[in-house]
Amino acid sequence: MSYNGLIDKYKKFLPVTKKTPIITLLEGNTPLIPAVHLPEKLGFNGEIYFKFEGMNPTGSFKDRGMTMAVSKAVEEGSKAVICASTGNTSASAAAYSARAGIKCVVLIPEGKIALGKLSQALIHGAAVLEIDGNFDEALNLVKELSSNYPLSLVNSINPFRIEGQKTAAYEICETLKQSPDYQFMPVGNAGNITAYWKGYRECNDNNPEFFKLPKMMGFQAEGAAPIVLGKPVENPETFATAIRIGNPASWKTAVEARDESKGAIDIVSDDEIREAYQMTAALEGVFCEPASAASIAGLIKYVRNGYFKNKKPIKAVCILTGNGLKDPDNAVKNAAAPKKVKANMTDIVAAIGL
Ligand code: AN7
Repeated sequence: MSYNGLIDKYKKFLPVTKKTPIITLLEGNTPLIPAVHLPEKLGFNGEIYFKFEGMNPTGSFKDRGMTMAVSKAVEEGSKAVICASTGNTSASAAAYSARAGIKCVVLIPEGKIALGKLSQALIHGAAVLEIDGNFDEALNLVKELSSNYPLSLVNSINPFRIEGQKTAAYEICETLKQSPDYQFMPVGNAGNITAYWKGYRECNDNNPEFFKLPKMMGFQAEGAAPIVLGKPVENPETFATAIRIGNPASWKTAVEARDESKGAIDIVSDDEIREAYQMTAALEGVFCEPASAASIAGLIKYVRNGYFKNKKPIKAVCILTGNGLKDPDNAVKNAAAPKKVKANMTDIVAAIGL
């Protein structure tokens, strides 16, 4: 049977009816790629999988939530949506709004979103407003705007976003034919950890024998780690701009996911994120954006600090939330520069080192 997008596939588990107009770009159904070199390289006693959400139509996991949020907005008669974004939400909202034939307004922090994401919001025809403030300020503004004007808010405080995003947990359970033991993921505004935990709990409710509850391991960047510090960060900073967030909207439900699963929410430094970003691309051939690499950086940190010592062989899934091509500037900055070579055989052979 052909794949018609995640609302069609999971409609039984989603708040849709026959009357819901389905706005889809065939999101979801992303690959769960086994790591082949990383376990040995790290001395990890088990299997590592990458849930490569960069394979979604706009290149990030946001599409899972956006197909739901925009479909429900259209069902409710909305003619325009609005969001604040560190980049990926704006790209996804712009694409799904274009598809639906409605207006899209996005507020982004000036100079702090990756080039690929900005190019997407622009080319899909969204009204792109760069504010001289950060994501947290933008989110406060769009909350106020959407309560006073006819604009549907499509940030992850919109419960339909969480519903759509929970389907990634269903897919992982289906592919592995069991739950993973551990899930490692980045945490920014904390909608995604909330959504995965909801998804895993539902899989567990529906089929407790097969689908146990994994431990949720969330990672924030050192300069943007409000949940770990226990208080908002006024001026969050990290090169992983997607998670440059100081006051997450889904803070409370992220802490619940951590505590109910007996997992952890912890810090990784920009250097640790950078190492994981480069290692995954060079060693596994999988290119994710910097924020996504926080999941692998977290796994590496926990292998190195002995967390898995004396544990039975386990399955760990790292959520690679966005495609590496979103952020070409960081890729170029964090890899060796191309060699300049004269256009003749002798110089080229010498440069290759043959
Ligand atoms: C690649 O686009 O918040 O913890 O405005 O783009 O659910 O916020 C993006 C977040 C992880 C964090 N990885 O997810 C936005 C935005 C990538 C992201 C996160 C984001 P949440």
